[in-house]
Amino acid sequence: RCCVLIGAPVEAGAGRRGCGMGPAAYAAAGLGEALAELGFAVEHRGDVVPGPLRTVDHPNPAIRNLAEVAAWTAALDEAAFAASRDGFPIFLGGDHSLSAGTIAGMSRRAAAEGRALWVVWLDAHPDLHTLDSTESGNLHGTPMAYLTGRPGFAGYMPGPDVPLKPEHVCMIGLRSVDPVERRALAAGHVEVHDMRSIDERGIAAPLAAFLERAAHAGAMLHVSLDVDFLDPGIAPGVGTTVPGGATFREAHLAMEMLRDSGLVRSLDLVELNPFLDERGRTALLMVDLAASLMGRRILDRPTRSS
Ligand code: DIR
Ligand code: MN
Ligand code: MN
Ligand code: MN
Repeated sequence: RCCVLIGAPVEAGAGRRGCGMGPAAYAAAGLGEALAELGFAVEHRGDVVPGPLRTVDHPNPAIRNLAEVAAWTAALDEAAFAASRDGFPIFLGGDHSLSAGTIAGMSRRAAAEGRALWVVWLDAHPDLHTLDSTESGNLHGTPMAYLTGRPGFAGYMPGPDVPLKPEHVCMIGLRSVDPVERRALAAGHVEVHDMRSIDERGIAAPLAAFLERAAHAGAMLHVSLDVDFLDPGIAPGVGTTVPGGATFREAHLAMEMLRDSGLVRSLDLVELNPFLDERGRTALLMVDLAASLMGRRILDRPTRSS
């Protein structure tokens, strides 16, 4: 039982600076200690280093930092593929563009084991923009389009070698969806549980149904947790707060159910911006959620007041 901690201090994909401080904030918030308490051997692999930049010009003038994001994507794809051979990788972001690399690498790992990678995407946003459709130009809005093989990435980005099947992706918590993304979701086969659906049905029933489908298919599962999945009232340390997010209990329940499924092999912690956080409370909450995913039960949780 080895956990491999991999720093991915990417902020080239975000609209504001600060996500690069994420890995240090997770260390300060005690992620390594929490995992050790759960009985894991913890390997600190340090920060991934992106390769040299290949300057690429794209006809969409809004795009920012494409060469940087492409370099990070290639390096993280390799890092994920390698680390997943040695243990359970936890990728410490960094903005959400990093998932283009980590999930592509995990998808290659799944294929190498004769399986398919399924993904639970916990986010206020679907991040389904293509390079052509993004208007903000912030590439953290694009990884899910890249990973599911939507057109227009070839020649600009390194992969993905093994695209995800949209029906293997479950998005939970959506509440900020651009028109182009809405059309892509309507036309595609991604499973979507937006906040309206969580309000009406709760988080347990839809997640349980997805996990049952994944278990039946013999899936390998990856969890991508964007800070803005959570309500800004409990998680202010993120550049893109959207009101009406998941509660503390909903988030922990999701993590505990994911753990109980026994299917999860890797985790992204993304979009934490320590520069915007309040005395580390968002970093601490993300560490608590990661601990729930890795097996901490309610009755084991250390008492802490905020
Ligand atoms: C918006 C916001 N859809 C954009 N996206 C994200 O800029 O494309 N915010 N991912 O976190
Ligand atoms: Mn996101
Ligand atoms: Mn988001
Ligand atoms: Mn490749």
